[in-house]
Amino acid sequence: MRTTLLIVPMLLGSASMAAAGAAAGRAPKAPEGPATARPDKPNIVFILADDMGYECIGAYGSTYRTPNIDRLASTGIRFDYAYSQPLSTPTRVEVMTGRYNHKNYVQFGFMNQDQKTFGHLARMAGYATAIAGKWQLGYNSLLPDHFGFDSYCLWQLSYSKSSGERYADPLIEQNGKTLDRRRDDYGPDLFADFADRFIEQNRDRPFLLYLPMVLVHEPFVSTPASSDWNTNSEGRFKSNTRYFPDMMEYCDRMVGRVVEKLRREGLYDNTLIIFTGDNGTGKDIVTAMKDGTRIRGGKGLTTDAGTHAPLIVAYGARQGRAGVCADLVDMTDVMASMAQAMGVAVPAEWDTDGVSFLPQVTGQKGTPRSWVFCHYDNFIAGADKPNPQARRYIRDHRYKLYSTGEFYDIQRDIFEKESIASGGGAGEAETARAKLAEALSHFPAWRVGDIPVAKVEYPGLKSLPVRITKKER
Ligand SMILES: [Ca+2]
Repeated sequence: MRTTLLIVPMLLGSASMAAAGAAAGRAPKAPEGPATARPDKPNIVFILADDMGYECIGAYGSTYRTPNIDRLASTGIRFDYAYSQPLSTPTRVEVMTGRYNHKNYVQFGFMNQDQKTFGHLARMAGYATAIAGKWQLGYNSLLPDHFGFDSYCLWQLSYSKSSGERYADPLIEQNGKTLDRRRDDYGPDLFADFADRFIEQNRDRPFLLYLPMVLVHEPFVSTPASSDWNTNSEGRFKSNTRYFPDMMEYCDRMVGRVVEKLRREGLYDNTLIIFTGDNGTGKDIVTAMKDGTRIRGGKGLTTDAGTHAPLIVAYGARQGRAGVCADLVDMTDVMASMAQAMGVAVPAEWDTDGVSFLPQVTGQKGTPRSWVFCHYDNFIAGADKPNPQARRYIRDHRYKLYSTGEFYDIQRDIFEKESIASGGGAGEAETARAKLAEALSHFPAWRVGDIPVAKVEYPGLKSLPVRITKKER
């Protein structure tokens, strides 16, 4: 299954940008010039679902009902080889900064405060910026602005999860205020309300809207569209996997809502919509596929079940094309793609790693990667021994090489049960092993247990003591 882009027109400006793109691992540089040189600057809506592997989406063969996301896939590009990190914070830091984790990842629930994000990049390009959904990158309400977002509506910003959850009766902070809590409120609705208002308020200027959705992470609870939302209050709070299909449907409804809003405001055709997931589905979830197979979630694992992300990109009727793309993509590529769409270059000193997939979205060949890379070391602060799950690998469409030397044919061995001994593979496998080993050798050496990047926390932005609220029921 290779790239099957249907139409290949030449688009203004894009061809030269694509040609300027360097080899895999380098972000293509957009043309120099003042931000005002492009009056047609597209808006960007970036939706990052929580704990949703590719197998949860109808367009990828799932039996869950996701008609809105499927429509986005049929009108845009469905990428079939997109990979995330195995866990939330490692992906969030990687996608927001466009950098592999060995450069800047410190610990779960935190982002180093000397980092630059796509929020900063959008500001540089003259965009209005906003974020709505899950934060979990440091307990301080000044951080969204610090990381490039003008306005926010967030869960787990300066309150911990134990103070309030994200679904029914949510504990949400919005632009400096803690919202009143109501048992009948449902977090995803409030984030969508905020997104609607942000789109309305910025309909006449370019904007970046980042939606790190709280769905479909556990607890697996009922949604306002569940049949027992009104009759079974326990279902709103007590996790039960039977609600997972309802959560998928609600997530899809939220995606449909933002697309519909863009259409109503006349902005859809000038908006780049990127939908993906931060890591594999929870391990308690087994998804039935239309072809009869069943796929168990693998959150936290470096196998496909933990890292194979959905990636659907729509770019309106004028610029975007419809089709399926088999090029390799990883999470560092999102910032590079945004930069190209916004017509700005990522500053060289940000030291990013992505390759733009925007050309593929507009029907051009682009500069496809020959590998994707994963450095995963979910270092736990204060732990006295190395994280046993820490791993590093590099892969192509079929083969995967770990820094330990383990080597797998994913097409035949998706659970990575049987490492192919050096020299023991067929010609194609050994060629791939040599290619991947060569690419891996360009990354700085690392072994499990190496001390990771130092934590950077500025005095005015320190994580505050976790705030506890008294809930009134
Ligand atoms: Ca996650």
